[in-house]
Amino acid sequence: MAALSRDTYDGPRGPLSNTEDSDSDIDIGSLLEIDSSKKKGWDDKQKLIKICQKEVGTISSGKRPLNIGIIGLPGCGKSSLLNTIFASFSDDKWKDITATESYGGLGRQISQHFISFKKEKYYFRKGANNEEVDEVLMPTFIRMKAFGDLNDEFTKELLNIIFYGRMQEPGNLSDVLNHYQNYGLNGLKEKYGQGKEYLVIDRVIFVCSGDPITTLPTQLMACVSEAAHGVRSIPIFGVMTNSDKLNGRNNPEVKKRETEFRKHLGISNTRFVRIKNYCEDIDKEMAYMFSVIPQIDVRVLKLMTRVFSNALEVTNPEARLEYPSTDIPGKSVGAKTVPPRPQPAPSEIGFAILLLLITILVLFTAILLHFCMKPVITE
Ligand SMILES: Nc1nc2c(ncn2[C@@H]2O[C@H](COP(=O)(O)OP(=O)(O)OP(=O)(O)O)[C@@H](O)[C@H]2O)c(=O)[nH]1
Ligand SMILES: [Mg+2]
Repeated sequence: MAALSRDTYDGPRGPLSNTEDSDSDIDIGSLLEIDSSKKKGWDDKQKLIKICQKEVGTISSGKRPLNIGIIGLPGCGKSSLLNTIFASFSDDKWKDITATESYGGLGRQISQHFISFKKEKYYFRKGANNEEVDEVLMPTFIRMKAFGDLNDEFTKELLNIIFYGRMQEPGNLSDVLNHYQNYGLNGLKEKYGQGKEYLVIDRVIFVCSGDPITTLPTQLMACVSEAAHGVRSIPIFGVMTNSDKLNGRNNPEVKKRETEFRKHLGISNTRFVRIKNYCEDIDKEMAYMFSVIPQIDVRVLKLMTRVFSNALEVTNPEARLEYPSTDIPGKSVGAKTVPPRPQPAPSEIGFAILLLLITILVLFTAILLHFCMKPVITE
């Protein structure tokens, strides 16, 4: 087991000893009897859930649910964070809700790089004032996978496409890349600038491992920050995972990394949290498959009260990117909806060709007459 920090959860029966064989000793009976409500942090969890419910409100407000984008490098803990968030709204148990990869023929895995998790998938309780579950405006979370540490033209446009609701589901980012490689930036804008809006992003959570041995994705952070501060200004939050492996409070390396992380995202301490996710490292027995761990939930819920806050506004919520149809020298691209290129109507094309043919025929006849007919001179 990895070196554990002081606030590491010890499992339902206390810390595992070195000699304990965790695989063969699992006692399902005792795991099923675990009462999560007796665990430390339970009351705080309930209070924080109430705050979250009040922040999001109900459908009677006339608002739509928030759309929260989750982004970060591969393996940083995005799916684990989502499962942790979903467990934090459950009194029952952790579930692997994000394991949604679908499979094509011959067992080929189809990557869904852009996938949403709506309330129906994770929220099963009444509202703050006992409203029915379907009344509560719990947010939709959107996981964005397969981003590298890049701040290039393509990544910027891809983020614009997603943040401004131009990506349909299930979204495969390699399709977007192929289109970019074949038709360039304007081709991309033209294709994704049209169609109905879907899941316009209201908040972004940037996820990063807290482990100082991994590189901080400063390029992607800059790119996300720039895209989020476009014509709409979308609030950004930062989450550092793996806190169970690191002694974050006392480790200067970890503290330095956290400061850098916040600086690159341009966020204050109130928009940042260091967490440990529900994962095998925190409990080899995975007792959380039968219960929840309020101490983990509380850290995540504290952040959620801020993410869901109705005091937070997207600046210019109705503003949208427009795309230019052609590049105007000296003017930056990326700001107007691409109007479909004007195409002549089929009847207009036919008429133009006919006119051209008649002109050629007349010219040809004139030349023929000129050379073939000898002038008749009469004296
Ligand atoms: N110890 C520890 N491990 C974690 C934590 N969060 C995630 N992990 C582990 O890190 C690995 C990657 O986590 P994922 O949640 O799959 O990462 P991801 O960002 O969704 O990865 P992709 O889907 O490939 O982009 C898994 O083995 C997790 O169990 C954490 O807080 N602590
Ligand atoms: Mg994942």
